[in-house]
Amino acid sequence: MPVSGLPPYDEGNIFARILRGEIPSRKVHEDEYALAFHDIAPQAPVHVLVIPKGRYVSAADFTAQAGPEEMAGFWRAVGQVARQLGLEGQGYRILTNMGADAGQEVPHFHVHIFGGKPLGPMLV
Ligand code: IU
Repeated sequence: MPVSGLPPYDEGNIFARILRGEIPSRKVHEDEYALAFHDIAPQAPVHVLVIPKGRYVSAADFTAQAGPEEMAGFWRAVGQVARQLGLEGQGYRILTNMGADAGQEVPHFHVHIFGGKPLGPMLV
């Protein structure tokens, strides 16, 4: 059961379908723990999503339920993707939306990586 107040994991969500290879994505990285691909509606010159391979609805769900190896593997992948995209020198932003008030659209935990220009202050 997810702990974020969101409904239980939906196997038909779009990221689950991407993970199963039913829908194509512009993949930038894949390993045992994570898949990273370009967002279809980029909001920065670089806008990539990193998702865990496990079935987690949100950040709260992931941090409560994932094992330490899985958690470490996921965050390591986030860093690796940023390095691979050449963002480390200039910096970048990572963000995750959780639940209705944050406007989470896809109920499979994901981290946005934004970069490629000065991003300015956070708006909220
Ligand atoms: P959010 O944090 O759940 O609001 O972000 C969902 C993101 O997934 C959003 O930036 C969409 O543009 C992106 N996305 C995608 O990359 N591919 C898709 O098929 C769909 C959404 I639907």
